[in-house]
Amino acid sequence: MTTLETTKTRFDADGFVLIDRPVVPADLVARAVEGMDMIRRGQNDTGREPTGGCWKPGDAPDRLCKVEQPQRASKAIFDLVSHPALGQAAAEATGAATVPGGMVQVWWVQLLYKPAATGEQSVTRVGWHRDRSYWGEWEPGSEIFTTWIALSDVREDCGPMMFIRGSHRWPQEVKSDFFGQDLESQRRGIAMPEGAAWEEVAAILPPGGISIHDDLTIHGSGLNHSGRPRRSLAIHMRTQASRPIGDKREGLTTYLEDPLTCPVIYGKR
Ligand SMILES: O=C(O)CCC(=O)C(=O)O
Repeated sequence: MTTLETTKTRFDADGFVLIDRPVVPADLVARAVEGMDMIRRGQNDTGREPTGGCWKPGDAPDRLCKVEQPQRASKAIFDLVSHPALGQAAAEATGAATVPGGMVQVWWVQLLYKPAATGEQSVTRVGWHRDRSYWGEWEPGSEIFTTWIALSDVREDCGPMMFIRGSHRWPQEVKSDFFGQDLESQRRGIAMPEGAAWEEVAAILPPGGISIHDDLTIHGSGLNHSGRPRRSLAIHMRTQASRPIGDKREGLTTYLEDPLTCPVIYGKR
């Protein structure tokens, strides 16, 4: 099988695919790390701000730092999320690469900085969830998904993302809770189809490596016990097979027409 077939086959079957080698140049990753630190200091180098988040400079150092739309505030993060290699990988995984008029557009980005845990009380876990639960602005069936890029070496002890293999096909409703900290009890509340197994796959990635996951794949992450920060960007993307409800530009689709926030990274608009 070609790389393209392998990537798409895995994405379709498992609901995610890991590309555990650097997909973008190391110097771009290094610049994006500096951009991340700049944003965490409350600064920008574009004259524009991120669009908020549940974190602000000065917050407790053992909380998950999540900042919305950081590519607006950092030129380096913009250059990273609009790198054509990410568009190519996403187009191959989804199949947009083989469709006439296929395209991939970034529509939202989250900066995620998971500090080293200072103890079990650290509030840096990400509870089990499906992204779809939070994405009500998109028409049902829209091809919307996430490319998560590691900006640090994400090993087993860093609180890597954990994907539940095949869960994108589970018909049951999942009660998503991104901020949930008790993953064990949350898991007990998730109904599974007859015969399905709960198989957790850790996204172990080098700096510049990526995972791509479906909007219905259940995922979460635990504490970072590595003693160093786990750095990443969650880049939410769409293909030509997606449409905002009522074709509106509001909430999560507000910035769709702004190429400095939502660049098209594969094909034409
Ligand atoms: O970074 C994490 O641990 C979770 C990120 C996430 O939920 C996502 O990329 O959709």
